[in-house]
Amino acid sequence: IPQSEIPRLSTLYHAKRLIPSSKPPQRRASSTLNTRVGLIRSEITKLSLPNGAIVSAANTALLNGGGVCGAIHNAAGRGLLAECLTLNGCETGDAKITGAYELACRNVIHAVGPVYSKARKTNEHASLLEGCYVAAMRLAVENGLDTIVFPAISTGVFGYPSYEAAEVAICTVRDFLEREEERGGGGLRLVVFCTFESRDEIAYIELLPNYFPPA
Ligand code: AR6
Repeated sequence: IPQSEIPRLSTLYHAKRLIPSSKPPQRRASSTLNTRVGLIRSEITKLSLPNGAIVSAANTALLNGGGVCGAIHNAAGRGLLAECLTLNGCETGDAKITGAYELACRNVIHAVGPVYSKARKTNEHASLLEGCYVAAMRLAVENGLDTIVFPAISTGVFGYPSYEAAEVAICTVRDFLEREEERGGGGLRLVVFCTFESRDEIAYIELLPNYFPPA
């Protein structure tokens, strides 16, 4: 799937495929921000991003695993795991960057979200999840990338409830892009939420208009 075919929020609102909820918006409307955010339901490895990265929902050892991380390793080929093994792992709430090997993007960013467990307080989960989104976006900017595509980190094997995780993801991206804009722009041209299961898609469709209202 070429990057140009990833639907932006501005287009989705225009085509009435994203309907704002009755909730009062949490943030001001901004047409520029709405063109910098995309939403797609896809197998993440199918996206073609000449100057972009896909994000893997990784584990702290940066080993191959199940879920989206397994799909990325399988599609990228063995070079990806070999490079991961040189990185000395990654802490929960942080991210690391590698090449993309056989994938049609420039880099893979490996982000480690929290395991959702009763032993941790909700706000600790949220700040760890926020941390890995921010770390991934910073890495993309530092490496001169213009596009980053996120799966719904932590919502699979790690058990983070979909709706809560979507809210953290969307709010974190909104704050990051807004801060970039306040500093005079540059940075990321496009941040995409790539869902895979319908429950995540539903959560994003419901929550996005709250943080990125139609302009
Ligand atoms: N493309 C896009 N999204 C996908 C794909 C795909 N090909 N496959 C799954 N998802 P998970 P986690 C969605 O379990 O919860 C691994 O073993 C999936 O529907 O991949 O952060 C790692 O090695 C879900 O919404 O990641 C870690 O040990 C989302 O990706 C652990 O799992 C995340 O689910 C990480 O668990």
